[in-house]
Amino acid sequence: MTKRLSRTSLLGTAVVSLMALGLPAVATSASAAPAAAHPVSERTVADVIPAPVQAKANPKADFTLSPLTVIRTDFGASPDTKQVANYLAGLLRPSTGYPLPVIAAPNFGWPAISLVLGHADPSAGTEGYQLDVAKSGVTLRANTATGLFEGVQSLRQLLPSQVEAKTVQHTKWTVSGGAILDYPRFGTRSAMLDVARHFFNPTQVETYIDQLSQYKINTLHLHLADDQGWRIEIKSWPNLTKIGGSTEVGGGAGGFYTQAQYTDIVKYAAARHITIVPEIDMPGHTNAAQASYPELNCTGIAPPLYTGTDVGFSSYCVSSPTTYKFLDDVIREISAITPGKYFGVGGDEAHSTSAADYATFYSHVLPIVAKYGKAAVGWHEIATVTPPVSAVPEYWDTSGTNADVVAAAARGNKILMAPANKAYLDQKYNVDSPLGLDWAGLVEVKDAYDWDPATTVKGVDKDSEIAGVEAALWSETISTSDNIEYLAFPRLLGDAEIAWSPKSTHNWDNYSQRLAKQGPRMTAEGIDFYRSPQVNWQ
Ligand code: IFG
Repeated sequence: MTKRLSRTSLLGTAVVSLMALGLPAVATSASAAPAAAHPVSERTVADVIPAPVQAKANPKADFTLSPLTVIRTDFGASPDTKQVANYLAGLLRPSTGYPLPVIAAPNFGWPAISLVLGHADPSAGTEGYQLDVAKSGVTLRANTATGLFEGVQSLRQLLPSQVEAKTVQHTKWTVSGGAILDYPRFGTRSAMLDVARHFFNPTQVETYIDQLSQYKINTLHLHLADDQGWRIEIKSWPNLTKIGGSTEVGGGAGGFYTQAQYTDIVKYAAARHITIVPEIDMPGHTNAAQASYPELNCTGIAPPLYTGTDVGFSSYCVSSPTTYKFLDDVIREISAITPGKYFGVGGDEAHSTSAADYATFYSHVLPIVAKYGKAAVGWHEIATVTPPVSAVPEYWDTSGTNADVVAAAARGNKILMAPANKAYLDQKYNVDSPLGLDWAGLVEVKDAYDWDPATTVKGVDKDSEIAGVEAALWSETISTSDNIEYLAFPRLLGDAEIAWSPKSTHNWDNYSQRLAKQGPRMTAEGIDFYRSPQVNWQ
């Protein structure tokens, strides 16, 4: 029987814990008024990207953080809830310089940002939230810790852009007043990073994960193997990384993730409510593996490592049982360290595999994926082999027509939309872009915003047939975090909005004004974004 603690003693407990943190137990006036800040009207709940379902500004309800503010969860809050509270504290402490203690206590009227699990409107579902900013404090409610995390991303945007700095900034830390009720349109809001053409080390991947999570992306698809590189340790086939991981496009040193490093990336992503989807491209895009093991080649001869950027010249040996023993080991080892539901089976540009062999190949491989408890996601060409309805074909073409994809959707496969002429972040912005490719056309910021998943493929026009959106960043022409930021930002924000926000909010004029306000935020965070002339940056 739990002893009911009186309100007074609870308050006493809270006061003691605040004093223990070296905070005055009695509210004193906040420190000297800081330098004038940007007027709060410059950022309201209606400016958030992705656009919320409902956002009602109330300028009379601004809440200003002070050295006394606490971050509060309920007594006995779940570890996941506390983790979000600590994550929020970690975001706010460096730039405000405030203690912002995280405490688990009833709401005793102390100025607080409260994170409350449960009691959110049922429409918030499993990833949505309710955010209420009042003069007395901020209350964030959600039905899951993920919802609280997504709500924190919106809360961040209600504070001055200086909040994204890593060092103490002197400004008035006012949270713009109002109320938000929000939840996503699509379940899969994905970014793909090609770590095969050029290798990106764990720190670079984790930096990208931080940036993605700010805009409510919840999936990171890692393209771990291609012609130019094999990037994940497979203990039963060590030459895949020893040889296949030893180079990259242009002949650089390449690299790879040990299984321990991959596990750390998975954990880092999970703490930001992002699920990792590992992809081993096949039956084409396989030169790195085949250069590592002669027995993976029908000729029994290993080709040389490849550091160019051609595609379509390689194929696993479909007729050889060794190929499927190999892929069983690969899929088993990676699935064992991948908590997420999906395994990427590639399937694109298999120009050196006949259609019959392609079907034979997947008749062996898809059951292996299922055996290890995963569902398959693959480039849309896998729709030609009639995969299980749990498989997700990812549409990446630019034509907008594909009978196999329409047939798959009719059978119940959900389609992941990544049209290259809209959602490929590796395409140049314009003819002068120093990085990127242009085979799918030039994709300026407005082009990257002007599309909708339900009108991308003729005949796939119901949200229920669509898994979501993926913004794909291929790395033939990039190798640093700055390069990633130049190509991904700001176009990724448009994809995040297309994936999260109601179709009814989709409007370039409104979005471009909200995007302009993200400029100072990205700058404060050190994101080296492309200042498109199409946006009236602040
Ligand atoms: N197509 C290839 C990628 C990459 C890309 C660059 C897919 C599914 C062109 N396959 O996109 O490997 O080379 O834009």
